[in-house]
Order: sequence, then C-alpha cells, then structure tokens
Amino acid sequence: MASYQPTKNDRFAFGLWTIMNTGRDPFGMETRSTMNGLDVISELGRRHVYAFELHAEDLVPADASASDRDRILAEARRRMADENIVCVNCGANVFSHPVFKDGALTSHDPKVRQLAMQRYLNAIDIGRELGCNLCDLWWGRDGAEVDAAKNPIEAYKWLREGLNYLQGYIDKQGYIGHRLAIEPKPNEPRGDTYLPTVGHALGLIATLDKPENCGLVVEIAHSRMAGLNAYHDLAQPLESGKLFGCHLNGQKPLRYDQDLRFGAEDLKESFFVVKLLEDHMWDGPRTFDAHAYRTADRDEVWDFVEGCMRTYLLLKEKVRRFNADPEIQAILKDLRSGSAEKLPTYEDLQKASFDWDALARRKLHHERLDQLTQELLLGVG
Ligand code: GLO
Ligand code: MG
Repeated sequence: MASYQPTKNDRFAFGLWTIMNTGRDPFGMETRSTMNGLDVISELGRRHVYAFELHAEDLVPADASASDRDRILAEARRRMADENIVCVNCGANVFSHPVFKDGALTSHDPKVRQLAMQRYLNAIDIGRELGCNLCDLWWGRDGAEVDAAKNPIEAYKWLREGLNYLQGYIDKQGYIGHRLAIEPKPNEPRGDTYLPTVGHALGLIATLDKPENCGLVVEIAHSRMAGLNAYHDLAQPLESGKLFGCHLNGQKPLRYDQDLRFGAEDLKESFFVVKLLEDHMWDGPRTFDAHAYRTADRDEVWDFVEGCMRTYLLLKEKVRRFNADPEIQAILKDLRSGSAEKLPTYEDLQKASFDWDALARRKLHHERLDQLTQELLLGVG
C-alpha cells in the first residue's frame, strides 16, 4: 500500500522562487512575507525534497560583494549537506530589473545583451559551486509587444549567438557535463515571447554550434497557456534525449500564467504526464514550478508544497494500477498487436494489397479504455 509520503528517492524539486513568492500579482501587492533563500533550502530539505532550482539572484543579489557572495554560497552548501538536498539547476534573473524592460539576450542595446550574458556566466559559475550541471534559460523579457520596434529575425540570431557564447564559456572553463536548456513560454510578461513552444525551441537548438549540449526544460503550464497538449509536449524532447528538466504545475488553458499547485487543474493530463515520466523511467528531477494561492499565508505555503508532492505520488500510484489493470492492458495489447511490424521493401510495399474494409472496421475500444482510465482516476478502478 503506497504511503504517499515523499522521500528523497522520489526526486522532487522546487524552485527557490516558488517558495519565496509573496502572492503579488499585477493588480495587488504582497499577501505574505517572503522567505530568505537559504532558509528555503533548509525547509525544503527537511520536507524530504530531493533538490532545488534557483536563479543565482534568488540567493546572491546581483550587487553582492565578492566576500558576501562567497559567504552566502558557503552557507548554502552547509545547509545542503545538513538537510541532504542538492541543486539541479541555476539560471539567471534577467527579467526583473528595468534594464531588461525590452529584453535581455535580444535587446537592441549591445550593452544590455552583454549584461544579460554576464548574468548567465555568473549563474553558470554559481551553479557549478552548488554542484549542479544545468543552466535553464527562461528569457521572460525576450519578446515583444510592438512589432514595429523589433525584428524577430535579428532576435533569433541573437538568441543563437547568446547560447553559443554561453556554451563557449562552459568549454573554456572546462565545466564538464554542464548543459544549457531553453524553457519556452508563449507569452507573459511579454505579449509574445521568442521561441514560444517546445517545437520552436527544438528548431533553434538544432542550429547551435553544439546542439547536443542544449536541451529543454518543459513547463506543462506553458504548454497549456499555448493551448497545447502538455503530455505530447513533454514526450517529444523525452523521445529525442532533449528533456533536461520539467516544471510541473497546474494551469487552465489559454490564460495568463496561473502557476497553480500540480494537479489542481486537469487531473487527467497530469496523470498522463506522470505516466510518461514514470513509464520511461526519466531520471531527472520532478520539479514543481508553481505558487501557493494568493490567499495563502506563509504557513499555508507548506501545504502547497506537500500538496504538489502528494498529488504526484497519488497519480504515480494510479499509473501503477493502470499498468496492472487486466482489462486496460488487454485492450492495449489488442490495440498494439502488430504495431512493431517492420516496414517492407519499396518493391514489396508497391505490390502489397490491403483489405481497406477490414482495416477500417477494426475495433479500437477507445470509449471503454477512456472510461476505465476515468474510473481509475475517480477512485473506482
Ligand atoms: C516563468 C517560468 C520561470 C522559470 C524560471 C527558471 O513562467 O516558469 O519560473 O521556470 O525562471 O529559472
Ligand atoms: Mg518554469
């Protein structure tokens, strides 16, 4: 019987920023105090969370002196060791400060582009010092509202140039195993973001100097914001070895970025997301990138943390039952019979005759299969 109690082996992770979130939104001020990044590391570790992600600036302010930086990082490492929690991604905050108001890597101003790259170099260094090997780039401000002002062709060139430049730094420093990832998002805070979806990001990655060293962090809410199927969006990079990270949360489709607790919206899709990661034994961290509701106080943020992990474990147990359910498995076996058949030669295929009517009459049992899935999720199966 599953206990639904998280353990370090579940490889759950949270972004530091998710716990530090104060409930502020575009129309309202904070509803709870923030938390120091170091304390977040300790609190997550105590709650059996395996890892954390961060923007370097969540821990080390951009204007920190060299000695403050070193002191903070030493303290972070001490807390990580005390609570047995690791760091799995360190990116940069190149979206909050007004200097990035019209983009970071794609700003028209070369000084702003350089500043953004300096922040990313800093994030790679800090990530290294915290023992992680990923720099996830979520370029919140790299996009546009006024198309008259910006040229997307130029923007894509600058993104490629920026990624190649960062890769050059990783190579020059000899940071073996350190990788880059793009986290696509269709909009918000910009009206339109460059590289809005998984497919767009994969397309750009293929044109990099070292495409093998750049992958994706897929956030399921971002797929839903674009009206896409998050399960499918995760599957494509997973299939091609490009899934370097995932951000799990809840989101109503085609809306502003809601960052709801994992599973709080669209349980069925969340189930298939868990099924995908578990069935394929994806070995990366299950990172939650969401916030407690604005109505939550500081204590309730921990309810949100527990809720994300518990829902994942509940869905994982449903996956186990789905995979063990005789009726479901019999339908799947029938559906897939023959599906691994190899392609014939061109000559054989050209000569082959097909029984169109029999093929079209084949029973697929989708009604029954989906109902069984539904019942399982509703606690009947
Ligand atoms: C915002 C993004 C953001 C990124 C983070 C990664 O919508 O999801 O939270 O995941 O900046 O470093
Ligand atoms: Mg994210």
